Amino acid sequence: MNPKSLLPTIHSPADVKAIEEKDLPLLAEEVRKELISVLSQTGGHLGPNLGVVELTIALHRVFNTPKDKFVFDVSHQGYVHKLLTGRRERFSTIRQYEGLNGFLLRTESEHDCYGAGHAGTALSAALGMAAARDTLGGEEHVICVAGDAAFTCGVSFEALNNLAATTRRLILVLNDNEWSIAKNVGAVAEYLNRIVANPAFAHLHEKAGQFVEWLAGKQARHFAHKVEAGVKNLLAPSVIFEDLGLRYYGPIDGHDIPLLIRTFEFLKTQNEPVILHILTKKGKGYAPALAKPDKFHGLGKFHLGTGETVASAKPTYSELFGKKLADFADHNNKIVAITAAMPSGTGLVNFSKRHPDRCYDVGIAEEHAALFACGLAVGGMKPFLAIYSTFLQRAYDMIIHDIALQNLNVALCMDRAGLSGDDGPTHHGLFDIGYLRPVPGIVHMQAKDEDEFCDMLWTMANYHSGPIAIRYPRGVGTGAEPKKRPSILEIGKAEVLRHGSRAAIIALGTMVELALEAAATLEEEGISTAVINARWIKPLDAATIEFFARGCEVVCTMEDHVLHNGFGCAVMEHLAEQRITTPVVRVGWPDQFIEHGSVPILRKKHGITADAAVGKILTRLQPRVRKAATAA
Ligand SMILES: Cc1ncc(C[n+]2csc(CCOP(=O)(O)OP(=O)(O)O)c2C)c(N)n1
Repeated sequence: MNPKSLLPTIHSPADVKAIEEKDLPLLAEEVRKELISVLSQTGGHLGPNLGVVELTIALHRVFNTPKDKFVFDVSHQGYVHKLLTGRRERFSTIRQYEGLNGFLLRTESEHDCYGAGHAGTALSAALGMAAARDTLGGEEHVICVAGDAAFTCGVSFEALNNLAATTRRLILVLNDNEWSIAKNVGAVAEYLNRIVANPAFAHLHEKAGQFVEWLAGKQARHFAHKVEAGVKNLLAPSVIFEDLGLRYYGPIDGHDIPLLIRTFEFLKTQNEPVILHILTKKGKGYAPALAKPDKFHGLGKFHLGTGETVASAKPTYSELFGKKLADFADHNNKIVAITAAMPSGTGLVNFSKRHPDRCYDVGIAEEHAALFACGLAVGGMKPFLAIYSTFLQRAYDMIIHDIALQNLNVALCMDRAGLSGDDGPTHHGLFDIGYLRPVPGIVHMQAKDEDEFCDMLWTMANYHSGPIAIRYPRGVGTGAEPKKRPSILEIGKAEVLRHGSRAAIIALGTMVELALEAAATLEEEGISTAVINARWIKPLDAATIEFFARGCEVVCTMEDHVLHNGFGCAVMEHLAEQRITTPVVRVGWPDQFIEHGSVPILRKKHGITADAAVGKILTRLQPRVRKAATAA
């Protein structure tokens, strides 16, 4: 071990406190090197973590987890916290099956008091912890770390609305790097920029330096009343947070460890809720990440030297979505696209370049996005709302109460539907069939490949009878080349891919490929098997399903979704209502939160494979096979 290496000596936050303060910048440098080197192999949220290295070191220097509570919004920036809380030796396993999760998890460490993956949850949860502490008479500190984009979430403001009335002691760190995944948008971003651009701020760094010098060596706790005057010199005028009852401090340099330490020492003595506005650089310390903050927000493996990633040869579903929608919009001026802070993730960058006046990035505001789409639809537009399946969960009430109840022409485009893989349970899109199935009147579909996906998008563009939804997976599918001219599909009509007389596999979306594989295996065993590409989750193709169920000995459904209230349930319900008693076996995700890991590993583990379908079908066929053999 290099005698100067500090990071290998860190096994818990106590070790961070044992390092001489002058050496902490060295520790920060080592943390950065570790992040860059490991993530070049595993992928992950590099930029956000490079931006919070000094902040996290300072927090662990001043506070004591697990007693004190750190609540990180989204928690994608929690890697540094992991490195400092006893997880360094396992850090190279991050985002891999059975390795560390890419977000904070209560089950992973006692230092993770709150798990997350979705944005905007931290402040409310932190406030709850502060309220519990106040009620139970605890002494711990609660510190919430939230990025500037977290303040584009309505729920963050709901928490702010309650904060001052609920507790006298909570520290909110606003980590302002001006970026969401893309550049942060809207009035909040502009407001924060105005604070930073205030001329008073120009002198802040100088003042901050003097203040830290003055404070050096003193115990902030004992000098609180004097210190307050000192810290107040660090204030730039800000109205909104003060008006909401939080004492505002900042903005200060979020990469200045001594300044952060002194400021936290002071803030923890305060008997009022406070917000500390820090300025950081997303991607600090790695030139490719500084150059492309959006790309390095979260990415797969990359080349350490150049930051280059390997692009897939075929366009992803998201890219096709953006491209095709832009093509359709060329000839239809009613089409508009909405993203909730995910222009690149949803493929809408292409659309926004071609139709800048018809593309809206509303920030991390899925509820607003859904309602905004309603208004656009009322106004005669055809809004395409592109939101990941997992994030659309947040707008569920809007789907029922606003979009569906009023039968508005809103197209819901659910990207990352199905298992999302290495991001883990916060990001798997495994619930959208379940949450959309009970919604009256909605049309819901999934394509077997990219060509059919484009037909479905075209069908959506030409559908004017109310809400219509599509789910599609992350990345590339079979790679089927889309036709030059897409076709309009008949709603509620499945596609029979092969006929068969003993087993019928009714598969949805990406599962069709596996169904064909399973059927080929069964045919080899002499079992005639039909494969139906379901296409429609709602309405089901009742006639086709009934026909095959009546004609076969077993029906097998396959879906990249939880079994509970999934596509297979819809088929079973329908058959039961028709009193068709053919046994149904189902392939889909079990009734549990699925861990993180690669899609092939997790599919194998949980039985979302062609082999699993074959096995399930055989268990239902064997008794009859045996009977037939005995008769002969
Ligand atoms: C509800 C929800 N919508 C979208 C996302 C996707 N997402 C993850 S991080 C992020 C941006 C976060 O920006 P900020 O809070 O400023 O933190 P930074 O990454 O800049 O540190 C977004 C949009 C999410 N996690 N949750």
